[in-house]
Amino acid sequence: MNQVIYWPLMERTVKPILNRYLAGATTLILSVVFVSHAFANADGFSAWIKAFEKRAANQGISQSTLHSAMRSAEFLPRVIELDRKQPEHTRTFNEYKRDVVSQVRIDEGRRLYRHYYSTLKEIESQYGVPAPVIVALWGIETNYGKNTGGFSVVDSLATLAYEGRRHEFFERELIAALKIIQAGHISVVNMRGSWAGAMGQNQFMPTSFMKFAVDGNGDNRKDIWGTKRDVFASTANYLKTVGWTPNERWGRAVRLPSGFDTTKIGLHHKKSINAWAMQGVTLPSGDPLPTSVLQASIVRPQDSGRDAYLAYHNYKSIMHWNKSTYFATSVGLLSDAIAAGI
Ligand SMILES: [Ca+2]
Repeated sequence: MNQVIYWPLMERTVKPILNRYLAGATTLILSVVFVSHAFANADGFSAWIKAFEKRAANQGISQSTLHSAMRSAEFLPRVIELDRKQPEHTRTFNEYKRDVVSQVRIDEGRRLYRHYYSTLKEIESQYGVPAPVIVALWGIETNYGKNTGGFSVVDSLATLAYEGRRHEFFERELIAALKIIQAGHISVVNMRGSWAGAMGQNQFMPTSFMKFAVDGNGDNRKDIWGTKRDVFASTANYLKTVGWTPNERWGRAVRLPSGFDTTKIGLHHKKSINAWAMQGVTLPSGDPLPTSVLQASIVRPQDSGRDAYLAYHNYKSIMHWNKSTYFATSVGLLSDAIAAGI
């Protein structure tokens, strides 16, 4: 759903190539190579579109959809640039958390929770997903709909499908995007998203949209760009579909005892909360954990120290959305902070 997913791939593929170039060539030669490569890409793009249209037609995309979506499709060099960009440095969990779960974001989440209270509560009871979790995902994905990405999804996905590095993945997403347009959920022009094709206020990739988006307000359109009720219901439906258990928390902050066996950390090690308590795990205050037979794992996004988290079953549903412990823990913490203020 966000850029975090693509970085590890880049570490494996782009870096060795760069290192090889840098070993034998000057920076000048390197930039000439990249500039000419970019021109070659733009040249081949329209030929690629023609071939793609045949494949799309075979998958049920109509000529009129292809005409409106693909005839004006543009190759976006900026998307390639962003796809190849190396992260400046790896942020620690505490740095990430400071940005993502800031006091400003908590306050805004509480305000919006109150503003959309009746809608959120109806969706909570329909799907069994707590309203603060729905609001937290909205806040972290797009700062509550304020930062949804200004790229044309069709142009971005066509550029990435053509460019080749992960062309099968992005072509699949492009076909799904065309199916969404064909079904009338959104126009080509209004289908905006991130450079990598994550769309609307909850940043669904097109294939996720096909699986999880729902029409919350009953107008026959699944509008995750402009209709709040559709955004909230689609988020809740995603979590419910991947196994969210109603009336259970995501997890909680804990403190590990000194000398804790760190091989026990990780989502694949599960024990009851009572069993973790027996091993000396406490609340951050040092108070005992609540008595419970609920199964939980220990996660420690920051790699060292005694601050950690107990991750319950629902933590995995958030990880399904974005496979990052930074992300999942922050969604949980933001939802708790929003809930604590209302
Ligand atoms: Ca709708």
